[in-house]
This record gives sequence, C-alpha cells and structure tokens, in this order.
Amino acid sequence: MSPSPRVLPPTPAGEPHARSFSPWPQMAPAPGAAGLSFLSPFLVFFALAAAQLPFEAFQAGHGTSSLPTGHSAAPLRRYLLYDVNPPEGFNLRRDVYIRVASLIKTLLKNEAWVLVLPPWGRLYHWQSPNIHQVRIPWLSFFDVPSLNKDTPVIEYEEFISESGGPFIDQVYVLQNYAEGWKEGTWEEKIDERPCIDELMYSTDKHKYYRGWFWGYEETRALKVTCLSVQGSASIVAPLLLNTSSRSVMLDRAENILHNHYGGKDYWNTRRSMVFAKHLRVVGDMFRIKYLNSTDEKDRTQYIEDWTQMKVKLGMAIGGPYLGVHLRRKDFIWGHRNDVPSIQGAVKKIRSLLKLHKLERVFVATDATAEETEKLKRLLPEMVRFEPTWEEVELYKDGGIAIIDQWICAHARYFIGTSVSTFSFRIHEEREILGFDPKTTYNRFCGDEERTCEQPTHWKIVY
Ligand SMILES: Nc1nc2c(ncn2[C@@H]2O[C@H](COP(=O)(O)OP(=O)(O)O)[C@@H](O)[C@H]2O)c(=O)[nH]1
Ligand SMILES: [Mg+2]
Repeated sequence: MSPSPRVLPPTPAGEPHARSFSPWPQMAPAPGAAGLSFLSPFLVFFALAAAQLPFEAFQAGHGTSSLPTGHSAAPLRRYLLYDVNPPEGFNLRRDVYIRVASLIKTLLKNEAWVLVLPPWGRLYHWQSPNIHQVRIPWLSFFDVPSLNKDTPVIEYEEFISESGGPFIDQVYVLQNYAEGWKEGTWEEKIDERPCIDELMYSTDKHKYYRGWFWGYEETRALKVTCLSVQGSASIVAPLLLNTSSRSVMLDRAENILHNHYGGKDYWNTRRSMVFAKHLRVVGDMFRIKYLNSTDEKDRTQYIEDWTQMKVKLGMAIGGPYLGVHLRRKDFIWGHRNDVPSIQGAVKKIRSLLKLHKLERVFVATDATAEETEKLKRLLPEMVRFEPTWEEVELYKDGGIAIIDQWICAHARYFIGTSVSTFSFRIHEEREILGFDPKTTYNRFCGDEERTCEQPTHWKIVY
C-alpha cells in the first residue's frame, strides 16, 4: 500500500526580530544553509523560503489567517517545552501532553505562550531493528492542525526557527519533595529545591547545559534548576509568569497532575489528539480488506474536524469483529496476577466470540515471537496487522501501534489489558466514536485473580 503524502507542518509564523529578545549571544542561525546545517532538510527548505518573504508576511494580519494553525504567532510569544521520564511509554506521554496543554491554557489567560511539541524518540518499546526512531515530529503520529484547535502548539524545529536557534533559556527539572508528604495533609505546593536525583544535564566549556533534548545535539540550555512540585499543572503558572525567560522547559513533566481529569478541558484536549490521517487510512483499508468493516456499515459517524463531533453513546455499533489488546512483555515479567496466561486469554476470547456471535477477532499485542506462535496455535483464526519492514520504517513503531489502536477502536466489542495506558487510550477513542460503554470498558482477568475489577467509564464532557 502506498503511503498518503506527508503534509508539511503548520508554517511557523516567526517574527524575525524577536531574536534580539533572547539572552543568547550571536549564536542564532543566519537564514542561510550554512548556519542551518543541524536542521532537518524540511526546515532548511522552510527557512530558506521564509527568508525570501517580505517582512510583512510574518506580521499578524498579513497572511497569518491562512495558516493551518488555530492561533497565529504573536511577535513575542513565550515558549513552553517539556519532556518526560525516559522509561515512560508512548501512551502515558500522550496523557502528559494533556496536562501540559492545560497549563498552557492557564498561562494564556495572562500572556501569549505556545506549547513546543517534544519530538518523539528513543522509547524503550520501539525496538524494531535498523529503524531510525529519534527526532520524530508529532505530525508523524497526530494531526497537528487538530491539536491547534485546542492549544497553540508548534513542532520543535519550528521553535528553533522561530525563536532564533536551538537554545532554551531555562530548564526546570520537576521532582517530588525529598521529605515526601505527611499523611492526611495533601496540599498543592511548588518550591525551588536542591536536585534530589543526579542531574541529567552537564555543562560544556561555554557553561551551557547539554542534555538529551530529544536527540537534538545542538540544543543547549542557559540555566537548569530543580523544582519540587506537588499538585496540578496550573500550579507552575505563577512561577512561569514571573520569570523573564522566554523559553522554559519542564523536564520530568509527568510530575504534574491533571488540572481536572475527565473534565471539559481534559476532553477537548483529548479529542484534539486526532491520529495522523495517513495512519487512519491504513487502519481503515485493513478494516475493509480483512474485517468487513466500514464507517457506513458500522454506523460510525466520523467527522474530520473534532470540534464538530458530538456523539450519543451507543450510536456506533462497530465492525463485525472482536477487538483485543493483549499486553505482554513487561506486564508479565513482573508476574502480575491481573494479566492472563495465553491460554487464559484465548479461553476468554472464545467465550466472547460466542456471546457476541462474532466470527472474527483482531488481536493487537506486543507479545514476543515465541508467545505469538503459541497464540496462533490456540487461535488460528485471529487477524493481526502484520507490517512489512518497509511499513515499519515508514510509520515507525509508534505509527504501527496507532494503527492497532485504531482498528481496536472500531470493533463491535473491545477487551484490553488491566491498567495498560495503551488500552486506556483505546477506551477514549471508542468513547469519542460513540460506542456503548458496555462494549468498551472491559479487560482480561488474571487466571487466578479473584476480584477482577473492570475499567472505569469516563464520559466525555462536551
Ligand atoms: N503495535 C503494538 N504495540 C504495542 C502493543 N502493546 C504494546 N505495544 C508497545 O508497547 C508500548 C507500551 O507502552 P505504553 O504505551 O506506555 O502502554 P502501557 O505500558 O501498556 O501502559 C506501546 O507504546 C507500544 O510501543 C500492541 O498491541 N501493538
Ligand atoms: Mg508503559
């Protein structure tokens, strides 16, 4: 299958003179190829093209209204960057995005801020051999114009181009309080504190901080300090509004909590996280070809513009197949009692097929080759999305996982794995599509599990 053409990211509406605002010495790249050698080809292309535009083209009111982004760039907007603890997986990171987006919404009540999307890469689970998986922009996985309808966002390379270079004024490493908290006295608080863990940044000979920075080796920071934080995302807002740093990065951003989990803002941001179209198309083609599933037949009323989509639960019936997410690897290494054996899972799958009078089952899993063989022996009729090497190279492990999630999200009935964020994101997707909650909030039980509590139904607030 040939991939759909890649869309270019939203045009960065940078204001060239903003550079003088930066505390950085003359390190900003000149708008010529030599100074841009560390940038990816598409950004070099853009920067060169932009350099030829008249200055007015960058100013508000001149062409910015035609930008695909929902928010045009204010001349001196400030930048919020963030990163997450390296071992965290893709689907927890999607949740952290929602928390940081809610912080941006708080900041926007006072000042123009934009969220800089942290490039994807070096994730523990992305282990396909010989495939380059760093510095992946968000547009590879998500529809960035859709994100922009909820929160102003730009890709990291647009930040480099717009702000004058790969420089971050201030990094705050978020951490807990060394003393923990006394039982029964939860309070929201934030304080600059000595770093508890060893700092993952070191200074170079110019005293600039170097660190992972999503694989962008040229990136450096002026200041790195630690912040002990206990509370929801907005607790960081007063501090950010009080600093003079134009670009601020929150590292270990998973340490802040949701402002209001499951509220309207939460769901708006979640709904805006529309999967990239080229991945949805691959999933849809697969549904047609192997699962006899189309939106018309399944009564899925999908609208490209998420802001226009409002469903009644039970409206969508889904394709004539059972969707399964069977999480293995680190979920079984710890001998957790809430995860079934392969035999246990197959037994449950067979009973669900019978109960719902379904003949087909689609299985998404991260099982090893050995376990997958076993599964195939016990469940020969199962259907899986098995990408070729070329497809993995094109869509990356993250894209393949999204295709699996998209197909599970369209099943007549879904069953996932206990406390897997991969399964949780499928729940949300099905909620957005309008499925009866009974067909969504289901999980496998461990073979010996006594009280097998089922997942919570989180209802969309429009
Ligand atoms: N393609 C695919 N990848 C999976 C599947 N299950 C797990 N993975 C991979 O393993 C990672 C699991 O980490 P995470 O996203 O944090 O979810 P969690 O650990 O289950 O909460 C995913 O991001 C995928 O890379 C699956 O069913 N299909
Ligand atoms: Mg995980």
